[in-house]
Amino acid sequence: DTPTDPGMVPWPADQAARYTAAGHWRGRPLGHWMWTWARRRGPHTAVVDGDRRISYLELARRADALADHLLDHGLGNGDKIVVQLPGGWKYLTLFFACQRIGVVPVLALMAHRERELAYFADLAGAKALVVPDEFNDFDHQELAADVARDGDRSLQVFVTGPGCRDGHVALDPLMEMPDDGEGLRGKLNALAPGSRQLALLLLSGGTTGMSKLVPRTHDDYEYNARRSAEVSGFGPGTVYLVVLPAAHNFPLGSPGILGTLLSGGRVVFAPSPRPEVAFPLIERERVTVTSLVPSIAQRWVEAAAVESYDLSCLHVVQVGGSVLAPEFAARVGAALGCTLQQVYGMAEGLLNYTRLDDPESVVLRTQGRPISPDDEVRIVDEFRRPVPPGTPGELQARGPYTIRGYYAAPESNAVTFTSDGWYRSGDIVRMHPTGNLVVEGRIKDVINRGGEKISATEVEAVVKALPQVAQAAAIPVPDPVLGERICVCVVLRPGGDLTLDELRREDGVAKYKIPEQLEIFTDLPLTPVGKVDKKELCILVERRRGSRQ
Ligand code: J2J
Repeated sequence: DTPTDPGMVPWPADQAARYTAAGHWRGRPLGHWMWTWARRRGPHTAVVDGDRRISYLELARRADALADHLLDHGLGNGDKIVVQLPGGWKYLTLFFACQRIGVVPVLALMAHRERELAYFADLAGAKALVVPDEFNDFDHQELAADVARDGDRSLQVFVTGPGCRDGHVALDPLMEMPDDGEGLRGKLNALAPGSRQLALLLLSGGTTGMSKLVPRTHDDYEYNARRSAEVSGFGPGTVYLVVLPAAHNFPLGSPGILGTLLSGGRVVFAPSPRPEVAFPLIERERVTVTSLVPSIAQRWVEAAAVESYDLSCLHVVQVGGSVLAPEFAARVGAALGCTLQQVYGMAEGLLNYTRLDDPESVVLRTQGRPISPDDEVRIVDEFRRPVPPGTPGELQARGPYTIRGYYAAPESNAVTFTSDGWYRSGDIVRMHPTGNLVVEGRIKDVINRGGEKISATEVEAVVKALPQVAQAAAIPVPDPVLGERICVCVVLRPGGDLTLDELRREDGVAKYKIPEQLEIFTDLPLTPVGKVDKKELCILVERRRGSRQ
């Protein structure tokens, strides 16, 4: 049962044996766990999506039905599909259908457009795209059709919703309950993937260059969700509200959706993070826990002061994804009447949580500590030497659910992972005397816009393609709501001209990646080795802002 996908970097055999012996890796694929939960919690509600309530048994049976149809459409063990679906019962049905037969979903965001979907499809070698017919007034089916037929790609297109067009495969009918569930179950059990195989590909802004695909295995992802659920106090009484996009690691597996299902609880999908939508849902469904990024937590805290919904059922609010200021952290629990849990995680693996019984000083001022006794964490200086305790440095991690390499990215892996398998997070952290981590900054070339990680290289590539642009560098600038937003610093070609409006006209990329500020320079500051000095650039842009005020 060793991974055979050439795009993956496996854990060394001795580590894998250790993780198995310790009981972290349980040797079963996620599709097996789905049926284990269905046997235990069969008639109980697993998913609430609008008016629709789906039991554990129904979810498992529908997933089996869909898995069988996917096989009929030529998809099977090791095949990749790019999935762009809104969170909901169909999303989960597809997710588990894939897990049953070893099809690997690449979890894209609804915001992604041609460029991103094509990039993911090519990088993963995908055989199909899955989209809704439309969503938020946007025609995703057309988007998928464009991506599917562009270049020398030949991708099948699966479509949810009533608007499926000729040449595409309607997905909804494939999710109907099967007639012979038992027979099907036996058939699919025989086709189950190995637990050390690739289960899903998550997206990451990466640390350098273009965004990356994060290969997660069945064993490591199940452990990730299980340990997260334990430290977050999840159980059969848990009602988890999905507020963030379900494609993200935080709501999907930390502990999120999978942590809730393996605990026997109930997953409730919020169609929008807005308090007007989420608060009534919390009241109606008696939601006990949710996870938010700081910018959404801020909106909720402000709304809680004026709205009169009963949020007393909400016990825990997890906040992570970007920096939560200690002053503001203190307001979250008070305003929402719940326990705050800080989460510092990454799609690449390592997860840190403050514990529910931690003293306030830890909960408000730190981003928590790792979940596994076998998580290895070290903090190093620029020469890769361990720093003295309490000194900031780069966090590096290794462990039973931290990847050893990005998918199909040997060149970047040589930079982002050490030869002995440590992931260089690009985060600057400091060890708190209590053994918890405090996130202090970042040395990786990404912009963290309200928790959404954006590769600077990707933004720059779009801007550099403009004929009037000679050089471009994307940097984060402070934003009162999002924490950071994208500023592009540009050197124009002689006689060239560029406005922010022109820059923003670009379609074909996700909106959240479109620059929000433009600064024109005659030249860009360089480091001694001749690269753009982004640290200096941030200072220059901040100075300009100061002098404009
Ligand atoms: C500061 N920066 C943070 C925090 C992540 C749980 C929670 C978050 C993510 C996530 C996740 C931070 N304070 N509390 O996957 O399962 C920044 C760091 C980190 C990067 C990872 C999960 N929590 N960050 O945010 O893959 O820079 O995962 O390296 O999207 O977000 O981003 P991502």
